[in-house]
Amino acid sequence: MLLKPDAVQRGLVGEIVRRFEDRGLKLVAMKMLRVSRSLAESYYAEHKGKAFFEPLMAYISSGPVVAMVLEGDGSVALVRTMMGKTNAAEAEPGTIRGDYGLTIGRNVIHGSDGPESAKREIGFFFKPDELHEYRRIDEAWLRE
Ligand code: IDP
Ligand code: MG
Repeated sequence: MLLKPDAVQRGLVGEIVRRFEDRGLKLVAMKMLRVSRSLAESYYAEHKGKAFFEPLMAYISSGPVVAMVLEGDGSVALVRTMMGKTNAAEAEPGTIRGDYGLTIGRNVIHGSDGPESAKREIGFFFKPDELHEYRRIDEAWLRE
């Protein structure tokens, strides 16, 4: 997942990371970086040609982002649920977009929409040796 430039600018990084950590997802990689135009185009290639593509390119490269990889049972779907709807205006309170976002064009966070896209997107930001394997001390208490 990616904390978009508005999350960084608005000081929401810690708050959002805390939600995932509290839920029991394991942080296995994390990096702050500026997304270049070419990286943005590849990352969001599926949206090329849509009306919001250019504004999306400008948004995502407008400032530093924080990229991270979270691991855990059903993590891809769980992160999507915790993020809330794409349009923050319609996102449920209690979700990240529903608590911190107001519009679709500044919706705070990106999360992969499936295991395949997760794999692809991780590759844009991390080398294999930047993904950390370790046990969290509470792992035995997160499932039966
Ligand atoms: P997702 O981020 O929930 O997966 P997508 O449909 O994949 O949603 O869109 C990617 C990103 O493009 C959104 O998170 C949002 O930043 C931006 N976006 C999508 N639709 C619109 C729109 O109609 N107006 C402005 N930005 C949009
Ligand atoms: Mg998407």
